[in-house]
Amino acid sequence: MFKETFKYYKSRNPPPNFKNVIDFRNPDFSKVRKISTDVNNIQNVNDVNKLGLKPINDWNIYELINVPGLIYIENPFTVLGQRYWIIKCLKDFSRKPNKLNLDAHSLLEGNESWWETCFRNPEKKNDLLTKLRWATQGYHHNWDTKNYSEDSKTEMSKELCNLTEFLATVLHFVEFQAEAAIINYYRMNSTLAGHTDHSEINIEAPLFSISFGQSAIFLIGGHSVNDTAEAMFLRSGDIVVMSKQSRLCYHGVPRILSAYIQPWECDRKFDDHNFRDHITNNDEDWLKAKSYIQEARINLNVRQVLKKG
Ligand SMILES: O=C(O)CCC(=O)C(=O)O
Repeated sequence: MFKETFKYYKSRNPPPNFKNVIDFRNPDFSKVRKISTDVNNIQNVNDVNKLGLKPINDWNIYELINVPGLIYIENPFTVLGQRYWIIKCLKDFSRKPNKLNLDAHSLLEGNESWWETCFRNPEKKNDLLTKLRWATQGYHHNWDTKNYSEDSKTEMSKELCNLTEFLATVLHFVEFQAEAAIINYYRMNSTLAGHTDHSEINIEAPLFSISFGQSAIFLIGGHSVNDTAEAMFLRSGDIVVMSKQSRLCYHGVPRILSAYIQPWECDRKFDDHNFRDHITNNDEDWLKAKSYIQEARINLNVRQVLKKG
């Protein structure tokens, strides 16, 4: 069933009808339930400012009724928070010692950075920009064996650990530790086939999946490919958390869609004082990043690998 639903939403001719796609901005309460979180018990509640997040009381959090443990947070990022994380995904997370799909193609020399090479070298730019598909950090995901190894591990970004560990605290997942991340870079015609993320030794810990840039149809099925799958829209800033029963469910991305709202451009309702200087100083980076995400989607996929101790 998963494969059929995937094929349906991937099809260009005929194009799919999106009427059954869950849209959390207009929630169908027969399919989703709103969940509340008790901010009084969160000690570092003011960390939202430095993480580029809106105050927690402004977040909308839902759970899928048919897929218990599948949590969705509607874009909790401020405008500058989105810009900060988009630049980070493009400029920092694509840098050594992180591993990239491009490593196998010898397109970059030595420790040359993908981002800087793209913009320093006009001849290589278009080819290189569109060829980046993934980067890994922390425990590097081995795409062939699907295993993690102590021999293939580099530093996790401190900021990314802080962000996901904060999200875990808000959702009352105690002691979550970010130990591996895959950054997926999608072009408008990219897809991600249905799969389960089962390589982590600790499958009790939640998995955080944060999207930026263009929108996507995300499919979530059951523990078997034969189970039915639900489709949902994911837009820039949206976060999906796969926990409990949903942690080992089949999921995939059959389609990237043009974003009709661009939350990296909207009104600045929230005070982003922590980021104002940073983004202004890096205006040039933001202009490059903005042009990149006009035709791309980025997904930050963060996992805990080990059991505590
Ligand atoms: O891009 C997404 O929304 C999902 C990515 C994903 O499933 C993965 O990296 O395992």
